[in-house]
Amino acid sequence: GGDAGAGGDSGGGDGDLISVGFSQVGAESGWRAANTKSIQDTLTEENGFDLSFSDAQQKQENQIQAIRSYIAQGVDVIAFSPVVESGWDAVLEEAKAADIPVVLTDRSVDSQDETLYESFIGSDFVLEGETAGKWVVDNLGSEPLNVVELQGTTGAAPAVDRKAGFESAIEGNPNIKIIASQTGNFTRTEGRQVMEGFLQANPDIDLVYAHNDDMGLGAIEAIEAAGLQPGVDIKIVTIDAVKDGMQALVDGKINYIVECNPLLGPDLADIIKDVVAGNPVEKRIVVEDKAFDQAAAAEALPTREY
Ligand code: GZL
Repeated sequence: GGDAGAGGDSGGGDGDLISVGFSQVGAESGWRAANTKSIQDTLTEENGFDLSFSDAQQKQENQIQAIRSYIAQGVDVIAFSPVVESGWDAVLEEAKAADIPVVLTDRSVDSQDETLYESFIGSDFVLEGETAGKWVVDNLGSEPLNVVELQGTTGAAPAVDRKAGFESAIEGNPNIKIIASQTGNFTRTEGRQVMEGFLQANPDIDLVYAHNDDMGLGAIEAIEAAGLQPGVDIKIVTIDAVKDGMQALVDGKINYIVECNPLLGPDLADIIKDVVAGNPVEKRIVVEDKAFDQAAAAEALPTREY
């Protein structure tokens, strides 16, 4: 008969599947749905994974609870997208003490101790904000422009960085002024509600800068309800480039979209296999993003994956 099986256990029990505990932010946006699909479609049994997946409804305490349960379960690897940047050191120390490697996807943490995670796979959100701001300067900066900003979730890396990037891109142009800025928590509903408030308080809004398509789509509803034409009376620039946003861009209701690629499943799978095999991994993997005006969106939409 066969021997007891030489060599180390690659984790995940005798089926030599790699057990992964993934804590997802929530299901707040079209981007998140595409990101979840990419992870669940890639970390499958036939690809060598036993995936445990949890949705935190955008609450940090739910993510910390999920990570603690994965530690108790003794998974081989923990991966998550931190809903906000801060407040992770304690639970990441617990994972480290349990000798369970952690991989960050999409959003990062502001922990000073970089040994708390193996790698961070995600877009450059500052660059996304700069790209959006540069388009505004290049296309609308020649005359006074009142901007209202729909921020993402307070304290989330994409919200912090997209705000900083946009501000740095417009700071040299005295015509462009951010006259109001508030969080819409990356959701369509809250984006609409905040935009309704902006419209009541500010009679002369020229442009909406929304940190994601979903809040931009909510702003469109509020602008139309106010009898104004989105994309014409009030211009709109957003980030993500998910299908619904790209359709609004083709329809002329949004003027420019900076992409944020949600298809992180394949990179995550590769990193996890390298970590489990003990191979060196890049600390930071930057996902490339494109940007779309109306013509580019019309071209890309038919074959868009998300
Ligand atoms: C960005 C991601 C953001 C998206 C939003 O990587 O964290 O969260 O831009 C999503 O649509 O809610």
